[in-house]
Amino acid sequence: MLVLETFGPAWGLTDPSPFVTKAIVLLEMSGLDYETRPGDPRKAPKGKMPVLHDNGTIVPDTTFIRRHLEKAHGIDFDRGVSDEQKAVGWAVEKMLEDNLYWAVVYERWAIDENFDKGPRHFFAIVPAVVRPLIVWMVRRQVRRDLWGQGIARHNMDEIVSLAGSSLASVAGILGDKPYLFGDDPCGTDATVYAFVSNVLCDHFDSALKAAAEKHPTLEAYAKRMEERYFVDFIT
Ligand SMILES: N[C@@H](CCC(=O)N[C@@H](CS)C(=O)NCC(=O)O)C(=O)O
Repeated sequence: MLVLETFGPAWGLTDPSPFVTKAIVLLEMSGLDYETRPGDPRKAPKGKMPVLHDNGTIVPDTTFIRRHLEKAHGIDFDRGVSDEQKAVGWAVEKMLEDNLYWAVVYERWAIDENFDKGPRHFFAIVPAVVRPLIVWMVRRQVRRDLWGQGIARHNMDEIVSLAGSSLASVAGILGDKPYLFGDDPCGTDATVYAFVSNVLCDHFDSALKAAAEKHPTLEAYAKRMEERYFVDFIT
């Protein structure tokens, strides 16, 4: 049995982590039996979630989770996808994972109102007496990550302008097709859905969400993916 370590649903999302959401969609696409269970990034092999367990094999990182499902279970996430589309798919995934992602983290962790509505609640399980210190330490680390990656060196208008270009690129490639490359979803759709749904999350007062809403095709796309893979979750 495949077991995926996740954070668990929050803020109306399947998971507050786009990476966990991506892995869940890949597992749904695979048709394999799997379960989710709460995990802890501090105990994960690479210090990040999600982590897949497959009969004793432990696979951290969504790209390697996908490759494991392909290799160990013979899943082809890219049936009917051309070499050119595969190349575009890889570029789109890394644009979202290594660029747009940090704008999402910035909005949730660096803006006080969003932090109070969202990530602060992750710490409810920490004993009250040490909670303020732990929140401060973890938030300081996230701020350092945001600075190190570079996104925090921009002002909010610049961050939204960069994220807006990524969202416009996705909308441009999607065009009026139901899925990224045509009538059927492929592996990259797992990533695209994960990030689009996280950006569209209406739990936060979000300039990124406003940027995504400039492209009605993205909202329709997220709904289509939800209806296909998360009908139990959304009903
Ligand atoms: N490259 C990784 C990225 C995973 C990732 O960044 N996960 C975040 C949650 S969205 C995490 O676990 N962060 C915890 C930490 O950095 O301490 C993947 O594709 O799985």
